[in-house]
Amino acid sequence: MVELVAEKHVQYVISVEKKKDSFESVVMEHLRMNGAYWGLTTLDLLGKLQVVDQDEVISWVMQCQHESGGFGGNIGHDPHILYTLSAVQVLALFDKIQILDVSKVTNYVVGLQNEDGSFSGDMWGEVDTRFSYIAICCLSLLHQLDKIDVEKAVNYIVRCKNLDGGFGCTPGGESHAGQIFCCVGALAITGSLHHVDKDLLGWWLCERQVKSGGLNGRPEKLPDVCYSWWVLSSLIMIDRVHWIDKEKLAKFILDCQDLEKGGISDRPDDAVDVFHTYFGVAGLSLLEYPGVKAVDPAYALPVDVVNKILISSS
Ligand code: GRG
Ligand code: ZN
Repeated sequence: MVELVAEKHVQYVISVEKKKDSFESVVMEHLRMNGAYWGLTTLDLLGKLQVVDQDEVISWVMQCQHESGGFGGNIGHDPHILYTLSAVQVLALFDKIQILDVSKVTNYVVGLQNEDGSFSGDMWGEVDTRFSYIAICCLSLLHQLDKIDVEKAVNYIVRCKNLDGGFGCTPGGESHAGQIFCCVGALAITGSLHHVDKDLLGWWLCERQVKSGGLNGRPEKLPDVCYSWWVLSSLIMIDRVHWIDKEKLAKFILDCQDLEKGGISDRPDDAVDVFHTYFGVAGLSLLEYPGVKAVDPAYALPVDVVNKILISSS
């Protein structure tokens, strides 16, 4: 089996950050905050976060904050809950959550909860269980979960549960592994996993493994490295990870590496990107691959980072 070329991945992540006018950077311009979270968490999981200029990153993150309290994908961009969680996660990596005006960020997130308990992504109102997860994860990291109606938020997520045991983006929406991660993660953080039929959902999730060892996101779809995160983290949260072949999955992820230039792609021989590099490394972390730090399956941050935040009281 090929090994993890960790040092090459570190170089790849750093090079993407530096080449601000490369194709990938241009495409990524509007969601640079998400890219920063994927890249920096990859570096931390590989024990190399210290190679980046922490002051420069933090100053850029803070310049992306809008007067509403939410964060944009880049300086001058509109705020969205997606970038707000990434900003909080990046600050968490550097143990700098305390520089935030916590009540400002909290008010922004609280303002996005709807009457039925769901969350909108921004002022334009799109509703999705991704945003429920993000709101809950973000407020939990800020120790502010009590500022939303958690019971209503949980009830809305439960309404998005399907007969196959999975979850969709809105009530009646088809089960999708990405959405399942969000719903199971939100239920895990709020201590509400009793709403999940673990055997039924575990069965649906472990059926995502295909012959090559990779995981897909829905029946009949192609495998993709990022589902190593969405599916595996969900299986771990419901205690059913032993229902897949972990060896074969690790091999699939490792086969998606660019062994020369670094980076991981969605499937073997495709072009690499930071998103799949992060979810590949995070997937290997969940598989307890040697040399990769442990990642928390619900918060999607290194376990040491989460522990530090959750045991601090304010
Ligand atoms: C902190 C990890 C973390 C996440 C924040 C944004 C978010 C919360 C979660 C996104 C969950 C999600 C919906 C992931 C799926 C992403 C994806 C690969 C979508 C592609 O879906 P399809 O159906 O492609 O177009 P397939 O793989 O089915 O062919
Ligand atoms: Zn993918």
